[in-house]
Amino acid sequence: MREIIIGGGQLGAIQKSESRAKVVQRMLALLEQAREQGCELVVFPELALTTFFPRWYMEDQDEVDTWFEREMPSDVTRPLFDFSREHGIAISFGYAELTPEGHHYNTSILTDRQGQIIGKYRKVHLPGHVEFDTERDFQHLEKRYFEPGDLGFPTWETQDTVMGMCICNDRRWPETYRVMGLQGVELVLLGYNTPSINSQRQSEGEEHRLFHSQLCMQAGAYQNATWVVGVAKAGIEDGFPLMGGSVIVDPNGFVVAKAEGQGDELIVHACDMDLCNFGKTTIFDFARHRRIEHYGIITRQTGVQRP
Ligand code: ING
Repeated sequence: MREIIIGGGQLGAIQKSESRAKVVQRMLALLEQAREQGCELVVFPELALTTFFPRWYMEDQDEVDTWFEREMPSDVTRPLFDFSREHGIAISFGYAELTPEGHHYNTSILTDRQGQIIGKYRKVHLPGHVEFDTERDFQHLEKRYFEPGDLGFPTWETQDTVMGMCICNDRRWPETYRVMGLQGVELVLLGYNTPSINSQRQSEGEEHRLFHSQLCMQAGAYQNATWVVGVAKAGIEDGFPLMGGSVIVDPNGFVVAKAEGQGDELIVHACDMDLCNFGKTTIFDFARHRRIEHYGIITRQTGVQRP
């Protein structure tokens, strides 16, 4: 049995004024809880170090860049990597990446149990818009501040399993899971920052959004016979509510752990990676069942063309 005890480190609200150092202390507190429960891997949310800054319209690039990390680890985040090495707990978390070449990505990293970064992913599916949208109750400017990821959906062999990452809106697109599924992924790690209400449709509230969020992760897990760990940044940030609902989903699509609250909260489950084997060798044995001669439109065509 290839078991990994996995923790989901849900974070509550991070106010615009809150320092990275304070957030790191909150993450270390969750890591200590994870250590006490024997976790070997802990997953944190998207953009885990700061408030969800894409809700703020900014024109000054120097101000925008204050939300980005130029190096990882950095002095302020190094305690996370030190904890990982000292206690043998791999970590994954999201942050805004500013590369030496000047590129801006919504990024997540994965370490081994010695605190060494072994994987990086840059968010492919960027929701939202570029210009200030007067029609919205609040802004969602990810297309303004980030470039689409340039790394694809890679996977890594680590802790005797195949792990992959995606970020937030990626979880809503079946292509995300299938590209990793075709690499044999057995554990998909993702963080999200999802507003509790739809800025364009007030009637779409938190219950509706929690349903869609969990639906996507359960479907992705089941259809690719993989574990999915989805971890929220939740709570009310400067008056703007983000939903919780962090979950661990097994390879049959069942939720085996779920956060109850909107604050800092650790969910834990002992995940047997061998639970992926049955699905991958029967109903979702891709080599036996897929008919790629009929799928070409998926990569040839971006938008809808009616018959
Ligand atoms: N947030 C949201 C998400 O995909 C969103 C944006 C919410 C898009 C609901 C569509 C519907 O969960 C991020 N950061 O992608």
